[in-house]
Amino acid sequence: MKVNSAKLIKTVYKIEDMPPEDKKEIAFAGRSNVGKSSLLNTLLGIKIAKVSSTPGKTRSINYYLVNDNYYFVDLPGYGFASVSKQEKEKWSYLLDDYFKNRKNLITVILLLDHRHVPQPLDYSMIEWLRELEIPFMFVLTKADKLKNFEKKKKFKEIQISLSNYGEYIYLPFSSKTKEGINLLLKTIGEILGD
Ligand SMILES: Nc1nc2c(ncn2[C@@H]2O[C@H](COP(=O)(O)OP(=O)(O)OP(=O)(O)O)[C@@H](O)[C@H]2O)c(=O)[nH]1
Ligand SMILES: [Mg+2]
Repeated sequence: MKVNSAKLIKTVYKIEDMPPEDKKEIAFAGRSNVGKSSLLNTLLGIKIAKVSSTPGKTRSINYYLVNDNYYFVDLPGYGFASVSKQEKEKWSYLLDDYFKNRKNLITVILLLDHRHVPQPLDYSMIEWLRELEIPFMFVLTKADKLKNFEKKKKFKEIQISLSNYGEYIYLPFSSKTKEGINLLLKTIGEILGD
């Protein structure tokens, strides 16, 4: 697909504030700091999602309207230590509501750092999505930080570590070099039937 227009239309802190389920949507999930907002900026071609070196930048569910036709959804990241128990609970209630109720959610794109094998919280997310029967695929972020031979090696390691869960799409990606952007847009287009 080609992105012709994108705008932030809603910042959601509670489920009642979600936009109507009138358009197909794709959500981007992953650990805090893995590069969700950067990936969205790269995909959408404009700097609209807030990016920061401080983990936990995105606390809300952010809705981007793409081509006036789809929602791309930036989900708050999980797994950084300095968050209070109360904040973590808020996060899991919000996400639980989101995953259980959004009927127009077609696929979750789960971001993993290309440099590392999945962490316990990534496995929890995978198990959560599987339990709710929400389709998902993986994007491996920050690919620019690895040399080619390391990338090949890590790619295999990541795939092997998740092979018990079944067959999934894994796409290496870099917001810095834009590696993987065309394939990711193509894949999203196919998922949306665009
Ligand atoms: N080298 C490199 N750095 C990246 C890439 N993507 C993101 N970063 C950096 O990683 C940090 C976190 O990026 P964000 O996009 O804010 O991450 P996030 O997943 O949205 O984080 P939360 O909002 O906390 O969940 C920033 O300093 C980015 O500049 C990438 O592809 N390559
Ligand atoms: Mg973010």
